[in-house]
Amino acid sequence: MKNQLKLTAIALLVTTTLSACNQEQTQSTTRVEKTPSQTETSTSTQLTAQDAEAFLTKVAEDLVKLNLEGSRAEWIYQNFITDDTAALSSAANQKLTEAGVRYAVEAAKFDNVEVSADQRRKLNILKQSLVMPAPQETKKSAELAEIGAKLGSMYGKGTYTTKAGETLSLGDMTARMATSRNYDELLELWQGWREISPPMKDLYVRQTELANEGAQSLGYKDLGAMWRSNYDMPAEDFAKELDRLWTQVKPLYDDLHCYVRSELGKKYGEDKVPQDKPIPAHLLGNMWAQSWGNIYDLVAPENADPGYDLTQQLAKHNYDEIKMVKGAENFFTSLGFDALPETFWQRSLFKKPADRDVICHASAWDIDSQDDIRIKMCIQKTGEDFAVIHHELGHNFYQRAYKNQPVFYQNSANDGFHEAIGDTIALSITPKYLKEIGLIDTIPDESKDIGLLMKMALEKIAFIPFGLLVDQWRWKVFSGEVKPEDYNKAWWELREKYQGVTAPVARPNDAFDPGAKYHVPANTPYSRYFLAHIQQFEFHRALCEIAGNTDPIHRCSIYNNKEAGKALNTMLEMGSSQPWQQAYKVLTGNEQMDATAILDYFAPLHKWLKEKNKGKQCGF
Ligand code: X8Z
Ligand code: ZN
Repeated sequence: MKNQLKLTAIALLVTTTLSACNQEQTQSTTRVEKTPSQTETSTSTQLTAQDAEAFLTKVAEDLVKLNLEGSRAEWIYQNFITDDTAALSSAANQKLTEAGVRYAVEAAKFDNVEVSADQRRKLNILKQSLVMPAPQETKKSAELAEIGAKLGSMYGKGTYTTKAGETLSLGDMTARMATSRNYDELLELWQGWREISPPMKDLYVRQTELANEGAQSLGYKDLGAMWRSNYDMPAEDFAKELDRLWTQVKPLYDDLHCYVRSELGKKYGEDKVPQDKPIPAHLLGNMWAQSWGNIYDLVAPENADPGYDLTQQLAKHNYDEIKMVKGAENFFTSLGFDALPETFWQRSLFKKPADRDVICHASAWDIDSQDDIRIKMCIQKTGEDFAVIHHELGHNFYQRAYKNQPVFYQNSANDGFHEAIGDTIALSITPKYLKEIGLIDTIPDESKDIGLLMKMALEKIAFIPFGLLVDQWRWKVFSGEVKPEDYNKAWWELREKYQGVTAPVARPNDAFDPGAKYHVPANTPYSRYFLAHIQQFEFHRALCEIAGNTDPIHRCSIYNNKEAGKALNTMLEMGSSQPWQQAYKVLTGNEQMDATAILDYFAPLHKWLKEKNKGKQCGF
């Protein structure tokens, strides 16, 4: 997507506009004319807290308008991709970016002025919120906005025509990769989708140059440093924080990897899956090998399979797209949240249209920072997408919870929080809950829990190194440590290093494989998903405690528990009004993220994996 203004971390740019998932930012800048306040501030020698107040008041007014306009243009573009809508979206993004840059420059003038803590926080938010800052030159800001629109369109329109002559969308390919167990078919799909991205490479190189120039003009070393500065801690500490959390989780990931590789070796042959090398990336049930739940059947523990498949149960109970969304909404209302507004149902996109190009990647939108919330998603009727719907509604319920905050604070506490809320709720989709809503008939015996934990680990633990490496790659690209000629090589080095997965075939010289992952052409920062995977287990544990749960944590569902809902809402309604550590504390009691909750959740599985891996040569 393109950008949205987002000035703030997520969506905010100006706040809020954009969809939480999409957040984009503003892009560039154009020669930004001075605003009255700018003129005023630059001519006065002594700025005061009163000037800051006047500036913030004016920005808040403007932001509301700009965001609304930007969101509408972006919504239309993403729901109807044509050259015209791309041009309109690009123009709106340019405007937003320029405004964002202007606000950042103005806000910096108060750096040495004594202001209240609240004013300082708002000013800092204005200084950091752009995801793609533009250089302060109209031509360049226009170019940056156009590149953003082009990259988005290239991804959104991407298809692959198979050797057999069938033209497939990413959704079609995703569905086939989830279920096919044919090595060659999987390889063709995997390679085929990556044909969309070589034409993105030059654009990406130029975009990086422009956005770096924009970030530098705002005082950051490069764009990566700007992205890392959004976490209420020094930017350098944030990178260390990610490493610390990854170090906590890595032993569990390594054992999961070892077990899965050995089962894949049995299925496809050890010539195809060598037991001392990274796993070929096309065999894990997902186009990017980022979550592996779809190959559960290949690795299911003997005698511990819980015996139901959510995709099949949804079909059996005639769940269509709307019924799936209603089901997810019902979870939130069971916690005490208000039902979604009528406009949500009228305006959202739930099914891939047959007759036009849309950005299918799931996203949640808050068009007017009030009640016009929507999702846009080409829903597939699978258990996997049932979880994604909860993810998206988590964004929407968060947006609505913080709507009464000043526009600067209409955002999540940090961007990981936005991504964690719906996932937290989805952790409560337990067998007991599914029985309660009539989707399964019997609750599997506790002796089958290793199967349930395995399925969940394939989704959550498998994801974590992927969640880390996407931005590791971008940070190196943005800092110039990795040069354009090495973009693809660096990508695969990180994939091998962190995930232990490898390209199944040598990649062509012009390959630009990062571009085949939505968030790269869309410029959506990715560390947020890594954080969310750690946070959601801490939130789940805290909510289960509040709900008085006495079951093992993986069997806990907070469905119907108003106390838990109230506690969750208390954190959500804070928005980003305080450092995220304060919001974290409100729910979890801690001011620091910690992987202990996720490790405890999977402890029985980890024990089981270690047993299974005895005598195996693990590592990659
Ligand atoms: O992009 C998403 C959401 C929208 S914010 C569907 N996710 C990441 C991805 O698909 O790569 C959720 C998990 C990771
Ligand atoms: Zn999301």
